Amino acid sequence: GVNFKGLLKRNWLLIATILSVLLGISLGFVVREYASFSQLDKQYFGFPGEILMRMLKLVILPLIISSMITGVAALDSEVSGKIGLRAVIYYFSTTIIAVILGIILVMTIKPGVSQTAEHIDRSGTTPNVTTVDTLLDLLRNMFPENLVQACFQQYKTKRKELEPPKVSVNTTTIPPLTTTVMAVNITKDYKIIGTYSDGINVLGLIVFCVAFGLVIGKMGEKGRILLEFFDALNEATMKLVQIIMCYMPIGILFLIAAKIIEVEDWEIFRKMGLYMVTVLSGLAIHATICLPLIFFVIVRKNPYTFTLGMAQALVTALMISSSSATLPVTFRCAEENNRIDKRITRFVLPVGATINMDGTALYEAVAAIFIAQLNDFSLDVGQIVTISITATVASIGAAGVPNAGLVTMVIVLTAVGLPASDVTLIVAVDWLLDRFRTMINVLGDAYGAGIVQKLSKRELERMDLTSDVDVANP
Ligand code: DAS
Repeated sequence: GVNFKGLLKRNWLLIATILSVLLGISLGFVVREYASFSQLDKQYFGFPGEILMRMLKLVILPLIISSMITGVAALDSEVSGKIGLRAVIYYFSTTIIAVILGIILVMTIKPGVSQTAEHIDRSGTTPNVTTVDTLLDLLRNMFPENLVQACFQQYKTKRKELEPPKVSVNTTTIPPLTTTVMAVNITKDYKIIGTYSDGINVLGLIVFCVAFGLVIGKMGEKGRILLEFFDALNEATMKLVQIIMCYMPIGILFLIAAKIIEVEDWEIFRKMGLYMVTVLSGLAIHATICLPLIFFVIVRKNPYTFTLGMAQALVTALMISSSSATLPVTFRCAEENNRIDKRITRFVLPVGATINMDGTALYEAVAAIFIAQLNDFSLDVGQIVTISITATVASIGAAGVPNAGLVTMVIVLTAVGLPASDVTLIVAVDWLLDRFRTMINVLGDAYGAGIVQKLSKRELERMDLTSDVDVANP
């Protein structure tokens, strides 16, 4: 009956999405080959994709607010504290595993040693971002001074430059980096660092919603109205997401086609071959071995069925390289296909999309050591430990937006004394690697939800029991 129809529809969408990816890639190459485009025409070509991105971003705000508040208010503070702690332990340990995996691979494959990237243009600028700045920014973002502003404005670090800044990376030098641009652009008095998310201070909103949810949960009868309001808001937003997802195949087709048309330098892939192989194989191992193994040990279910359930979200992440913008789809896959409890997803997924980035952490470690190898810079054990720690911080500090990891990369490089300007070496291939690491970031969040659900089974069951009693005897 209804369930089967729903299942068919979901699969239809997934199939349509994957077909549109393939079609978009072919279309891109065909158009590239046979049509001559000016810069302006290229923009028109990607327009349907731009609309998809706008729609996905549009629902992030109501989705995060409604899911976090209801997620926290539905649990009592003791239970939400426990679930939060488990989530944080999961985020942290998987990120560290990803970093170690990346380091092992890059030290074995040595992509930078064989002079593969010899002819890469090394002229660059030096963005100036330090570990302390990133950590402070992370904390600052957690406490937005204005709630409305947190919904649409990025945060600027209020630190005056002692010396006039040497640099400014801008749109003219690096065309693909429109999002990150603001992040490295250094103005006269302020620095803007990459902890914002496309105009939404997600972290700040999360902190506020957790506090607000806790308070509502404790208010009893009076808080009920608010709880019901946000619950209804959440349901309505998810309905909207469902409609947006029907448009997804069309949007994605033009998004990827436009990207293929736009890429100017394919040759760079050959030059950077071994480096890309290192990053991609690291991501693949993390996604197919590390995460599934942890999942299996704890949850005792087939991890690959779980991954398959997330397919739509993974393809979306691959296409739009943003964990935040993929969030609506991640929610749907986790709840509908993998049947994860809403009380868990509402809590674990939004936080995960912002701070849990296994793919980014792995990438940062590989990239830093790759740059060290290119520079004939031998790293001692202490420096490798420093890279592991800063790569972890950098991945937490990176917002879930395209190319964010590239900006926070600078803190890893400066921490071990590598030239930060060498970030420009890896910029040219970042549009591709970013997609894959975002996919692994999203997968890590989803596995996190599955694992935290399993670990919190007892609390959830006990809550079901008490709420049933409440409903039965009001
Ligand atoms: N693309 C980012 C994400 O959304 C992070 C990154 O740039 O590494 O997950």
